[in-house]
Amino acid sequence: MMKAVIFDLDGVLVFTDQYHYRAWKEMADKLGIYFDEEINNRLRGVSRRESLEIILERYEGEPLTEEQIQEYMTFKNNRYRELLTEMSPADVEQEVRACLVELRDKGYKLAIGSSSKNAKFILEKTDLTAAFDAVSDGTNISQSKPHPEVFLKAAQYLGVDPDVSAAIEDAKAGIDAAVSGGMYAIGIGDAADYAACDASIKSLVELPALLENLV
Ligand code: B16
Ligand code: MG
Repeated sequence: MMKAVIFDLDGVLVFTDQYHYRAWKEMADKLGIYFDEEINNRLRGVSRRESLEIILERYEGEPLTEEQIQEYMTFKNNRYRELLTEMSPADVEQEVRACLVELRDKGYKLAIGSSSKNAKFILEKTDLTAAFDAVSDGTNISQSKPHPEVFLKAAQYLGVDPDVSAAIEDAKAGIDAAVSGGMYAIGIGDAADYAACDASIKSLVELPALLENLV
């Protein structure tokens, strides 16, 4: 019987991919690096620093100094934050809110387990903060997905053991993190057909029934 449900944020509850894409694309253009949506897909669930390293795989200029790396990450994040200000509660589908209310009513503890350092800002902009009992995000971890730290911290904040926690993820790195943390890993979106998932769903509408059947 599951006691807690830990949600990844980007790609599960809200869809910030396009904002990440536009901000990284502007940064890549400044450096003359080829960047497209397929490369952007590799950045799902991956930290900002590791995302930059993936983009730099195609960089052919002089190696960047640490100072330049920090400058480019700041440029990207500032642009991303500007784009995030466009978000509002309307960016959360009604079925997502309904799922969160139903799970709470059924007694599950709910947490966010996101690699993003902007998670709390996104939760505020979309009016999702109060739907969760705890938030574990990029600001409280030293190792990002596929390391399980972000999910283990979420379970710890909820006071629930990992083996009675389910994690919902759209990224393969996130599914690997949930599995290695000893949680029940549920794939959605891009991660739905990943073999390491314990279960997959097409939409969060299916989630309450799936959890109920895990007794
Ligand atoms: P930030 P998630 C992840 O969020 C995104 O999927 C990933 O693309 C991004 O690089 C990462 O957060 C870090 O985000 O630059 O805002 O700290 O999917 O784990 O909720
Ligand atoms: Mg995600």
